[in-house]
Amino acid sequence: MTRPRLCITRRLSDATLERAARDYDLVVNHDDTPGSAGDLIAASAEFDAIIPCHSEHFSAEAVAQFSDRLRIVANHSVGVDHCDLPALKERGIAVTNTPDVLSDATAELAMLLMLGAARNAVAGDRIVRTGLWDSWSPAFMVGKQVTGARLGIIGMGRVGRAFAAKARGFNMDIHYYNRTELPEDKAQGATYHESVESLLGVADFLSLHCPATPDTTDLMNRNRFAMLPEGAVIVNTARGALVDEEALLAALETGQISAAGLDCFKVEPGGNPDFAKYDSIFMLPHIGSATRQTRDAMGFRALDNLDAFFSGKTPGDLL
Ligand code: 8YV
Repeated sequence: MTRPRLCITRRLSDATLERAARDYDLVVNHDDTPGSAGDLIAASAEFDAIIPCHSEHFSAEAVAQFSDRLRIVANHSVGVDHCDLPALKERGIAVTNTPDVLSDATAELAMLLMLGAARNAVAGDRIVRTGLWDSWSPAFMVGKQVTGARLGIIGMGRVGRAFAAKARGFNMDIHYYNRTELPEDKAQGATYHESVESLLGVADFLSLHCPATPDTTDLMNRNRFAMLPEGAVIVNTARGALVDEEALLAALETGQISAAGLDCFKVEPGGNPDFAKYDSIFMLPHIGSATRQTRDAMGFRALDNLDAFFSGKTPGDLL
């Protein structure tokens, strides 16, 4: 039997590429540049399957021009906001993602961002690194204590719950907003809020863990920043689309928030150049799931989905 032709759009982990080459007629974009709409349209005529990253955009316009050959898009990501799911469904193309396996890595990064933002990591690192550290005072770089503080989580899915588990190690008082209240074995004592607005009122620290959808675009806007306790810290490891970046800067200027830890931006790659002026914004370049172990697990999960699909089974992560 001829092996399915598979296109991998980015440089996935070595273990993933080895396994993919063993089982599929594989072509990898070793340039590791994001695939354009034109690249995806061309690939749809040559391949039975594509493993893309969130950097490839399956817009309705592109998908409408796909050839009938492509049968499955097995994403190497949990987020699928880069895929127009109705358009892919209409073309009969299966779509999968990679949940679970990146929850701990992403939650770890959220913790790093929360701690770094709260405790002046940007300015502190810089003055030591550049030799500008020439004095010390008890009034120097006084931050906001995480231990015991109230934490608000928007989106108590797998990553939100993994973050809550880590925050319990800091004795945080955990509150959450989710579309539905969780059963106690998942909530683990966290307090449910029926509205985002109610949650914001208690969120001395706020961490975003919900998907980017039309409903969550600019979820954190001017009105909602104003509902946070004064001096709150916001963390975003989910998607840049969730935060109105002008509103975030305005909230920093007034002191409504004291700091932000951001792994996601409206424009990626690149980020927001206006943020660079603020030491109170601790930034990383969308590396939430970037650990060796997690990259292997994501690649393997995408391949598990493909293997199931091509052996006539329903992939575990079919959307
Ligand atoms: C990934 C992510 O690095 O999985 C996601 O949704 O945002 C990231 O953690 C990226 O999407 C890989 O394609």
